Amino acid sequence: MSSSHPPSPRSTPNMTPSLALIIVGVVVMIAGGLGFTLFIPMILPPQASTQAQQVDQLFTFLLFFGGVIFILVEGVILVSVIRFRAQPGDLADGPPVSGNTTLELVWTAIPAVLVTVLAILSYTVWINTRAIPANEMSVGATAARFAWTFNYEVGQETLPTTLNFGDLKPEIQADLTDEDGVVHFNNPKLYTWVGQPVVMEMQSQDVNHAFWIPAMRVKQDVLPGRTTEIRFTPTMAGNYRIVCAELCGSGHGAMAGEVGRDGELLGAWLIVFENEEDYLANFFDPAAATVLVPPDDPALLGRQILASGAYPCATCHTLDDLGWTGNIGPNMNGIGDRAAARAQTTGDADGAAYLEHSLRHPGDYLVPGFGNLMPQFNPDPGQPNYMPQSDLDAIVAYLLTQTANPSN
Ligand code: HEC
Ligand SMILES: [Cu+2]
Repeated sequence: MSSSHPPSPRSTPNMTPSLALIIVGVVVMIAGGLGFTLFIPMILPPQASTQAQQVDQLFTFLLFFGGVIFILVEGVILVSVIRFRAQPGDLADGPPVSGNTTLELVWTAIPAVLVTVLAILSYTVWINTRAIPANEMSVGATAARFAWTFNYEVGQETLPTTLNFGDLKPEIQADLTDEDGVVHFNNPKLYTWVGQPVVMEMQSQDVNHAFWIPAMRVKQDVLPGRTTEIRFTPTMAGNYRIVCAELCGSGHGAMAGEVGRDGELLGAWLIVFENEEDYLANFFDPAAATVLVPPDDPALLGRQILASGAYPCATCHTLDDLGWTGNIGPNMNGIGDRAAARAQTTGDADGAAYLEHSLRHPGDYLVPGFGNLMPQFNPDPGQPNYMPQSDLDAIVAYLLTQTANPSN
């Protein structure tokens, strides 16, 4: 305070609160803190993994202290505004207040202790939720604008019980016995069962995405050019939304699992079965059998490849036969009829050549009314969006069978 100011004419009000006020204040602070920990977690998604339990415990702890401090700060503001407000007509300065060493020590020491405790607790949770458990199951995830694809493998030890190794085609047998020893297959959904630790090995085909399962309380960036990991162990059977948590372009919202009009699960979901038997019977064995015993008919094979979600066509195209509902690209119903007609305007030899051209070089000519938004599916494994020629042939054969036009 500068000495040029005249001494304040206003008398110093009694600033020491009564014991009763302090007791009421402390009770309100603690009750408020507990109230926050009671009600705020109600808006969280289900707590369905061991990681979720630890993260929520830490969050509840933070809520309690955050709540107590919030009520203290707001309470002091409220009391000051009411108790120490100026009387009508009183234009004088308030009383001068100089330092208070005790107060300063207290308000430095309490936060210092709190922050240290919180840092230790947070670090413990960080370490525990990322610990590598025994028997974990590894699932690949590929993020591409605008869909998630989950990558599984089946090896000789994990063959479905309905299949004999000796009955498989020679080329499949060779895949199962070479140095890698597995056959890969994809699915647009992520499957596991209660109590099974999962590690996600994640890659992006284009831009930054982020893999988030709110009910598991895990979130991890997925970055082009490198593999990132995240671990969780589900504790409750159920279906849980998977979300992309990094704005990745115009179809970013389509990378989140949604419930369709008839209650069907659209897009990316985590399906947690009760136990391993249910997982094998309802997902793994049938899915593995379809890749280990592919149909001979190329159109059936093409349908199987597309239905598996190996390629993200469903995000952008509608096709009733496969339950696709995307609308970024043209409707695929009746594409078998249209492909031959389009071939005449684009100079392709026939419908099959037109479809192949549409997949290998989608930018060469655009279907009127649509933008150049379709990814190019490349023949070389080193390129992004790799689509082997055998897959492409099967997909083209299947699309040519889509001649009936049920939707218009
Ligand atoms: C990111 C969105 C997107 C994805 C994913 C996508 N497409 Fe497309 N597709 C489009 C758009 C937009 C067009 C129209 C522009 C053009 O002709 O390139 C199109 C056009 C096509 C055409 C030509 C259609 C016609 O009516 O003549 C075919 C065939 C096609 N897509 C098949 C596929 C298949 C099969 C897949 C999956 C392997 C796929 N698309 C994946 C957006 C997409
Ligand atoms: Cu994304």
